[in-house]
Amino acid sequence: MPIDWQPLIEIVHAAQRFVITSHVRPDGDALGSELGLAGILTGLGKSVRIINPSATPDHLSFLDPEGTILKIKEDVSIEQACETDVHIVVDTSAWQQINSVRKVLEQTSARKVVIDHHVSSDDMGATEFKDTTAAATGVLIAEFASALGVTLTARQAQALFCATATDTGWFRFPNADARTYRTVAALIDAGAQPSLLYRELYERSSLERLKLHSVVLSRVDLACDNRLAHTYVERKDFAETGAHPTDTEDLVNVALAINGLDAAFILVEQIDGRVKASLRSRSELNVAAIAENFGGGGHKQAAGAMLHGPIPEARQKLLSLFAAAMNTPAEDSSAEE
Ligand SMILES: [Mn+2]
Repeated sequence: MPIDWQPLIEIVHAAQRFVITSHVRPDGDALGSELGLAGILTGLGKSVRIINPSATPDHLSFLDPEGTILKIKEDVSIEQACETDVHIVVDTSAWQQINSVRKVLEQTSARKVVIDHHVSSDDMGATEFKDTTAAATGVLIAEFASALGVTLTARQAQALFCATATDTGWFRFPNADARTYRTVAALIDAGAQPSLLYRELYERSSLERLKLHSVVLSRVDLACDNRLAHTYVERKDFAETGAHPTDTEDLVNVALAINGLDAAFILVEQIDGRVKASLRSRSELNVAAIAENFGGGGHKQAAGAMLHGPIPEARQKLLSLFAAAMNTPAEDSSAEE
């Protein structure tokens, strides 16, 4: 069912001040959707602030060269963030994904709106514009813009192209459907420049990042009748290679490229000792359901969760769940139990 945007069009026309928020550790879809939407609203003469629970990661800061995106409690207080007519949450509808911005949403008297494409969902007391069949929130924002009847600027189009391209792994995941391609074709017509964006996103690797990848890929192991690949990153790997924590992005997809796999996961040890798991599927296997065992979530084919450490224990828990879901023995589980 396509979204009926009419209620949001009315909300937008009736209000003057807007706050836009997205999830912790914002990705290309979160930031691209926020910046695209902010540009559209600003173009309508609205006053707009983007207020996020996390800082913009370095590798995506090119999207916001003026540094307009604010971080809650650092650049703006909870009270200041509450002063708005409408508060729009994009690319998530889970409380645990917005950290301390939750306080704002609980205290503000503003109208609350969610624009999202995730399955996992909390009741935020918001008017929801949700379509879990959309490849990216960026697709939804582009469709909203066209329902509004606004013409996108090149810069807005570039932000929304980034949103859509990153959530589809540059159009190689199965969520990249005809609607996705129609959306980005229209964005190119509006001035988006994919080749420049690709270079900014994927061709700025450092030697340190390459060295981290080599370490992590050398550890890839198979389980579940060779249908599952898994690997891990320890805190010390960053010190030893000089790489940044964000340099682990997309590594799980490299592992998933092994022939014959149904799924892959990577475990990344955090500063506090917990272990962040990124799960990917390229079969019918629903990895969001596995992530939900640990309070995580996401999509059927791409999900994440935070587990207790250390890494071997987190791995064992995941291997058991994958083995059960895939109806296979979990290979290395017998040795350790
Ligand atoms: Mn998304």
